[in-house]
Amino acid sequence: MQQRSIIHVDMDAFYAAVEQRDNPVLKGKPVIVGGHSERGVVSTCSYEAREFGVRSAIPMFRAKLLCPNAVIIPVNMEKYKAASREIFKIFYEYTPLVEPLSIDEAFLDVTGCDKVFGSAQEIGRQIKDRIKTENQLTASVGVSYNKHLAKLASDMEKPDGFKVISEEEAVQLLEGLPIQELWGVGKKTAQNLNNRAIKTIGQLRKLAVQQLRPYFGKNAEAVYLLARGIDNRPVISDEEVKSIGNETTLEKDVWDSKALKQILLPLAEKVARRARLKEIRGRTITLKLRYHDFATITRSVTLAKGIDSDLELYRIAEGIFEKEWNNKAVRLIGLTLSNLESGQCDEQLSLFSENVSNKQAKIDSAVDKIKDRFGDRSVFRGTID
Ligand code: TTP
Ligand code: MG
Repeated sequence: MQQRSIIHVDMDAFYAAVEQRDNPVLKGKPVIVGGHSERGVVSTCSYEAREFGVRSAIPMFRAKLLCPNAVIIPVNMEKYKAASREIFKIFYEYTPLVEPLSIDEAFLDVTGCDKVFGSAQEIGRQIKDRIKTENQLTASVGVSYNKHLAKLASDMEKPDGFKVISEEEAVQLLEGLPIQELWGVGKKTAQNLNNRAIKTIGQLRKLAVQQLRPYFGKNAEAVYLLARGIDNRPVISDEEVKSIGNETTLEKDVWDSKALKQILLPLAEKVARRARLKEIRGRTITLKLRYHDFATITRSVTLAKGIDSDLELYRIAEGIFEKEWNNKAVRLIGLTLSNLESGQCDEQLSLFSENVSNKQAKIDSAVDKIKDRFGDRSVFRGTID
């Protein structure tokens, strides 16, 4: 596979920087943006205010105690959204492969853009410079060969940072970093590992996947690879993220409920597998049925949390089917997962108990591995009772 070129851009003190730009009196001063009331919280603050210990998400009354001279400004979302749109416009001039992570942050995949715009490093520089000259705002930019390292890089020299991590230096650079710098290592897990004298990524690398399992469950492989500078997650553009679906027109009309469910199962497997490949989950499941007379219905269920497991998707689709099928012969069945969310290290599933979820995730992952090696048609589930 071609070496990828990934850029991560994260604006500095975003809301506060927009306020400072629009009111020059605020430049160089501690500025806090957030809820003014006694119960308000800090959204963000300028780097001048950070010197006093002010941070995002702390109560405003504490922020005022830490930095009594700060200028406090209420949140003006419309203004920040407008600034965000301008910045994203610049990204899209270089590539359509832009994955927004938040209002001020995105990944760009610029693999193969070098003939037109220059190397990834040059593109990163251009973007940073253009944000400054066209929007009078500073961004921190990280460039590397995968998402994890690009994000790490953009954070390393914040604010106004620019950092490239090459493949040669990645492993060495990771060695001494605290394990919290790895994607998916939360505070609690870090604490548990720290208690066992595993503090740096280098130390964590000494553990085999099986030893990581108790701490990371089904994400153990991902963490194992991240610690070695490997992260194959693709940059998923907004366009791609809208839905994942599959439909099949039956060779002849079918009106046996068991037979129809038997067709639904591989559909669910296909859709869920595609979601897992993209490392995203979907909250909305839509079943489409076209009857022999071409009358078509689409019915959806939206869950509180996204799913990506074969069986869970199948069960929900089956539930919709049982409720909505009108006992007529069917000529086409479609299944779509939408309302997608990035799912790599998120909390696990909703419908089943944790044990069942983990077991299903293991089966899915085993089946995925076989399909990766031998193709999609190499393994089938028989039936599901
Ligand atoms: P961040 O990128 O996390 O923070 P930042 O841009 O203010 O500062 P920096 O990246 O330089 O560390 O978040 C982007 C914006 O999202 C931030 O300006 C305000 C908003 N935000 C909140 O409203 N509440 C929060 O808890 C956080 C973390 C961010
Ligand atoms: Mg930011």
